[in-house]
Amino acid sequence: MSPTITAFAASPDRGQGLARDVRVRWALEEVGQPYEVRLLSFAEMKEPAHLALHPFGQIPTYEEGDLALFETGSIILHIADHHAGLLPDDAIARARAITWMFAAVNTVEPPILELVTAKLLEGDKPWNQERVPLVEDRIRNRLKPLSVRLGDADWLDGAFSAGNLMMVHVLQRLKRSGLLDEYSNLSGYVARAEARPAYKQAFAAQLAVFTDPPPMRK
Ligand code: GTB
Repeated sequence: MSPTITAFAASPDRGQGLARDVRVRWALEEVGQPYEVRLLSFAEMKEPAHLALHPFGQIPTYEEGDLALFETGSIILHIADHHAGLLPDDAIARARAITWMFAAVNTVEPPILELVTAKLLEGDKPWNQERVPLVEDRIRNRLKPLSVRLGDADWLDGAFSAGNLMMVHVLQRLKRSGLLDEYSNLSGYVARAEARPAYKQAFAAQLAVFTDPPPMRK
């Protein structure tokens, strides 16, 4: 049975790949697992049926038989645990790859989300012009060591992994800010990941929600 994920019926980015269902679509494409998508309006995300799956009323979720998951980290770890291709077989290499998943969402993503908040929601505050450069420096404090660690390797810690997938999706959020371009190996890293057939397939699938929308549900 194919798993079913949830995604925005109308993502605010109009399919530019920033919503987090892309991470899950991408992981499923990497391992060659077909999947179904249930598109939700913002109102449907806060209704009891969806809240039973996701206590915070967000997307994405993942349903497979009796299993229902939320949180992209948990979903992608589950996919990687049950299919070959996203985590190495060697126990130590596997633990390292999982560590990068946590580093992506726990250490690199938080200041990036702060910048998104500062720019999208706090632009009219009198302190915004002072806050944005401070947050940008906090992001640099993450990007610089990440850039040093990546060096001239293609991927963090060996082959492409779930850790790299998470890190790349987190970094993509920075593209418009110009911060990523300050670290040429990191922008190359993101471009390399975006050239993967599985990423292209996942991106196209979420973009198609806008370019080829399914009929409205009655
Ligand atoms: N920690 C959770 C996870 O990793 O699964 C975070 C899930 C999450 O933030 N979901 C967002 C959501 O459902 C969508 S991805 N938000 C609606 C709500 O909270 O009510 C975040 C997101 C949304 C939109 C854009 N965009 O359009 O640019 C980018 C990212």
